[in-house]
Amino acid sequence: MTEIPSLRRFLTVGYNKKQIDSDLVFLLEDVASACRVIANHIRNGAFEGKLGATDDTNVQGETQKELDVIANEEFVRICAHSPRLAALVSEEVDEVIWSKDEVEAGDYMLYFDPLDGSSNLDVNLSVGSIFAIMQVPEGSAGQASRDVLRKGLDQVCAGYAMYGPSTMLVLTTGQSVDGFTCQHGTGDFRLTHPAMTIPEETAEFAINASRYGFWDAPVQRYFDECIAGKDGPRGKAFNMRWTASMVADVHRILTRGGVFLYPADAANREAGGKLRLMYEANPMAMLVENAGGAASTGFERILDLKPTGHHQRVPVILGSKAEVERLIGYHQTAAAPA
Ligand code: AHM
Ligand code: MG
Repeated sequence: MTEIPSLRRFLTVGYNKKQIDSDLVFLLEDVASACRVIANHIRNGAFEGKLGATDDTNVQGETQKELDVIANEEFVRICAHSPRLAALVSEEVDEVIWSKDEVEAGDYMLYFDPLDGSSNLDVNLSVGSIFAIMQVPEGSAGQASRDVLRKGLDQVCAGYAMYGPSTMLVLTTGQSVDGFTCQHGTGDFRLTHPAMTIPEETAEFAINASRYGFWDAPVQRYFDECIAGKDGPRGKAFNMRWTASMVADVHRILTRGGVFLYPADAANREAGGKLRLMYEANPMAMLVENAGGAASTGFERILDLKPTGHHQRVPVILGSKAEVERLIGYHQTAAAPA
């Protein structure tokens, strides 16, 4: 019987045809450990009375769930001492956490949303953790080495853990996108979904349709054409899915295709959109692009955006290439002078 490689074996013996720096392997193993521990907290949350909300709000002004706080603490506890980790940027923490006094070129910076989709916790639906890793660039010194506001194109790794019927870790270190399932009993993450790819065409979309009245014309047009079905301008029936958990929606798209939209709209435009650039949109954009898909704000490639703040929000459209390109076309048409 062929052995299913473990995460460590995959990272160290070049399954993805790339030699990975050993300090990055240590960091990824720490991230995997944090996700394994978070999965256990979620599984036992009901016994430990941890599924509810706290009295606190995070920097985003959102009420924190107890498990949001716990997941953040576990990420920091387990990853902060990784050999070359210099900085942690968390959705749940206002300021950047610096874990090294002297920051050096080549050190890693970890951006993460410790528990995404936590509104799904009390109804026992899928939630996840999302992360991205960048490196302090060569030649940067002093304050410049502490610049966490880097483009998504600088990410050396991106991934997520999904806490669903099984716990999975999906990651890319720049080439393939590979999925690992946490084996019950051993706790090992093992390569069950190698080289995940997104088909270029799809007939499935994901959007929170209750916001229809807030959307801009290009998004309304896209939605209207999809739900018009076979007799509409698209000439085919579309299916719709929305889990309110970005990890679960993106995981479905990486598995069978589709397009995901959380656009800027009349109700969230002032904030920049809903989803955060550095630890939600960027890592998902890298995964989706490396799987053959595309990721855009409707006007710009997400990975090209120069961040202005580490909790910045952006509009997000990602998934099967043909649909993302169609949506970009609709935005450009609507923006063109009459
Ligand atoms: P969170 O980081 O506060 O959990 O918010 C992000 C989540 C995404 O997982 C999901 O796509 C979106 O918010 C759902 O938003 P809505 O409740 O508007 O459908
Ligand atoms: Mg989130």
